[in-house]
Amino acid sequence: MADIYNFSGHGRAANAPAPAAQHHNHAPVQQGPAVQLQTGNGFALPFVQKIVLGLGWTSQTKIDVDASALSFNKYGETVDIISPEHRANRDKSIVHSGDSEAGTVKDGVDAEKIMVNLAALQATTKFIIFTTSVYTPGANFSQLTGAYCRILDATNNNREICRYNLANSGNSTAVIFAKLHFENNSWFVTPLGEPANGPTALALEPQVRRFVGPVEQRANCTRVTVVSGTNLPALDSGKTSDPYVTVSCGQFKQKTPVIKKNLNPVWQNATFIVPGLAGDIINFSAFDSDLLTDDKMGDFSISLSEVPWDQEVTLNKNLSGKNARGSITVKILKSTRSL
Ligand SMILES: [Ca+2]
Ligand SMILES: [Ca+2]
Repeated sequence: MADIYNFSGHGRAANAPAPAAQHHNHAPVQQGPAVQLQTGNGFALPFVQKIVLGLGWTSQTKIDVDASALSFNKYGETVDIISPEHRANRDKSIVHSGDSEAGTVKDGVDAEKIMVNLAALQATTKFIIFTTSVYTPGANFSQLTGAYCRILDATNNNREICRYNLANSGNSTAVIFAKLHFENNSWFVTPLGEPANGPTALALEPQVRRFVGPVEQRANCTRVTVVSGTNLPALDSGKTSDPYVTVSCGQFKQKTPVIKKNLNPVWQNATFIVPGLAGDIINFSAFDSDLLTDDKMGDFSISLSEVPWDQEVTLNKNLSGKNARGSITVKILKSTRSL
């Protein structure tokens, strides 16, 4: 059930090169009267550096409507959510004009705006999705008059790139309006016009996520190297220990070789590939090897969510637990590629 978008016949400068050939679904882009486009078509914005999302509406009783922008990286992970509650991202490349509770007060002037400086966005941002939601409890788009969302080219006299009539959205309380995505050194805009439900951008985030893509998959492979131990406890009667370390994560469990009679062991052959996920925790335990029952020296754990991607880090962790002392040094590489 494709809603019809009203594209005001402008997507690129008259002398702009044709969009990259890899994109087959370009809408006809031309100067002149409005062009009717089906949703699902996208077109390039090759010379557009700044755009503005505009939202306007009127209603008989006061109904608060909000415009929001959600940005995502190439893995589909949320970067920023810009809304009346959170009005700018850190580098101010996406800025909300501020909350309007009453809607349009002057014809042709948007009640809420979100400015996006495409040229200044962090390189990690690959997708931006614009949403509109009715914040007032119990209200929906059917109670609004003349409600619209539009995208303007702020580098070209605020020319209207596309517009969506929110009356099409009936009894829903939110609309996922349009998607911007970056590909082959250009930004593209794709109209969506998908009805959704939720009073805030945060509430809409799970519904928005299915329009983010195509995304790349992280390989989620982690290489763990147990390097050395320092000042480990002496648990054998000869005032020394025979240490080794176990590494476990979910079903994965491995251990280092035992180093005999050494409280400051250095392992040469203790590298493991853990098929870990980004949020996983890797647990380590150090033991003194004995003939009968090994004695535990202590434990520590590392949360992979605190480790950067694709950059090996060296961590020195104190052992904790009953009678624990000393520390273990490990290296961790959380990789987006197979190792
Ligand atoms: Ca508002
Ligand atoms: Ca021992």
